[in-house]
Amino acid sequence: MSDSTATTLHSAIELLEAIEDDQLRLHYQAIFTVPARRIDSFEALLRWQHPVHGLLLPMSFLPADMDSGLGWVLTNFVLEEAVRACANWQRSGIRAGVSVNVSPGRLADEFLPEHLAELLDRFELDARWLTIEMTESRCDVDADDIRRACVALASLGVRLSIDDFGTGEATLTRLRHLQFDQVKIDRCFVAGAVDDATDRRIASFATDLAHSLGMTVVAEGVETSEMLDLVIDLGVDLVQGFHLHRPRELEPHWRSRATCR
Ligand code: G
Ligand code: MN
Repeated sequence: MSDSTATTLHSAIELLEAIEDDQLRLHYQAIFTVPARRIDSFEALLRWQHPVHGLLLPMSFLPADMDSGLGWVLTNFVLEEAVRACANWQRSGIRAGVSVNVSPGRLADEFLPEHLAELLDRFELDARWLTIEMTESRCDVDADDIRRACVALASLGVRLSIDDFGTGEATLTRLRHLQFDQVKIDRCFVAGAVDDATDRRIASFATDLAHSLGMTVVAEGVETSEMLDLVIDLGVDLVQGFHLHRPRELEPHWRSRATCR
């Protein structure tokens, strides 16, 4: 792990120690069905409860290169915690899935399916509750490698989602050959759609296109009731954003059985 792969604010050593000291936590943000507003799943979001600086968001501590050794260690941590948590929800009768963000480089890793299969088996979680979100904005991985990963994860039964949809350079190319189950329309279009006719048309087009390809559509970054009404009008299937639920720690306090799919 070279120095350049570690964040400038916190060293790799500090982060590895934070894992040991139980300072890295997962917060969860609910993703709701519309119009019923039932909880479909929770997106797992990494947070650092730093003893001096307080609660830190990933942008202040994640390595710029998530395909560095440290990036992979952190992704493994999130995957394990999220699968463990979701298995606990199922045991408590909470029928909610979990989404984990994975870099395109990690998605293309030929050993990822094996790793996921081992986690699902260890925690006795049915694969259909796990969604892997691949961010589109910095996807510079070979399309063939992503395609192989899609096939392998689909055969495991894990769902695949394109995060930040619309912000990547090859958005439509991505849809040509890849078998994703879900797209998450980037929050810039959701926010823009309120006042900007172009953003609204792009969000509407993305929704219809994804539906015609058999994919589920999530509108992310829903911050106001106006945005919520708008994306419901566009016909999205799922919504996520501060207006509905802010990311927070769910365990060990969360024991509600209400309104899940
Ligand atoms: O790229 P991705 O969709 O994985 O980003 C998740 C991040 O977005 C989380 O850190 C979360 O806190 C943030 N987030 C979630 N909902 C909202 C929202 O409604 N508005 C904004 N600005 N950020 C959000
Ligand atoms: Mn995401």
